[in-house]
Amino acid sequence: MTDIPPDHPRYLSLLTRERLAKGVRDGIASEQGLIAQGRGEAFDYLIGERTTASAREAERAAVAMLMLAKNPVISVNGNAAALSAKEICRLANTLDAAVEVNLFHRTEERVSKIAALLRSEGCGKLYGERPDRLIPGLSHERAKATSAGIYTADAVLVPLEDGDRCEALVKMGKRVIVVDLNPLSRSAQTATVTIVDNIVRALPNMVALAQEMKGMSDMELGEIVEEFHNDRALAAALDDIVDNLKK
Ligand code: PTJ
Repeated sequence: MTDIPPDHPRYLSLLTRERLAKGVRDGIASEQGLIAQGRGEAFDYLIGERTTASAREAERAAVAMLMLAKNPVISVNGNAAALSAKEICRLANTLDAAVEVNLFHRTEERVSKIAALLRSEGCGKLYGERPDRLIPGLSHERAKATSAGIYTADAVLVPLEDGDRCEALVKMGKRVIVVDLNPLSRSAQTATVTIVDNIVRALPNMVALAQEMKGMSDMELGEIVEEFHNDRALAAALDDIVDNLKK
């Protein structure tokens, strides 16, 4: 890996880039994942490379939604695994959620490598290696899912999801939470809760929130979910970008 000086003004962004490049070399992330990260970086730059107040609200609503779910599942693709495997497993274990490897550019080799990485980070309930169902409305490889996992989940966290699959999961009646720095993407526009934040900030925030919110009653959690409106969160994200550009 390139040695990045910690005093570089864009240290964290460059470190994230290095982690993803390593993920590609290790066979965890796809080459296309680098392009997706580039698009994310552009939006992160516009939003000021910080967790905004509205993203923080979305993270809180997302955690409440996952805590209220009967079968919460975190869907993991190559980018999510390369950037945030440790935090994904921490969040899953804190919420007692399952994790499912679900790839856009699916190869069995990459599924196995990602599953091994997640197991090495202590992931308990892990699916994706033996999918037995297809998500309706998607072409074969991208549609693969597991009965006990995403297929029957009532709430799914899908960091960095492609728009098609997000829409298909919503059509199945699931509550879908996406982490996407682009508030204009189809995933962002169709999800139940859109977290407009970088996955490398959003997941640690969500782990901390899940720990903080552990003692809350279902009524309190329900109120947090009720008070959240995704259209307002998306409008706030666009306002944040405009305000940041005016600075
Ligand atoms: O590993 P695979 O085969 O499942 O493929 C994963 C990728 C991400 C390549 C695939 O799902 C894909 O092509 O995704 P898209 O359609 O490019 O969408 C990715 C979205 O995530 C875009 O809207 C980006 O702005 C956003 N994004 C990229 N990096 C980050 C991000 N959002 C939050 N944090 C990031 N670090």
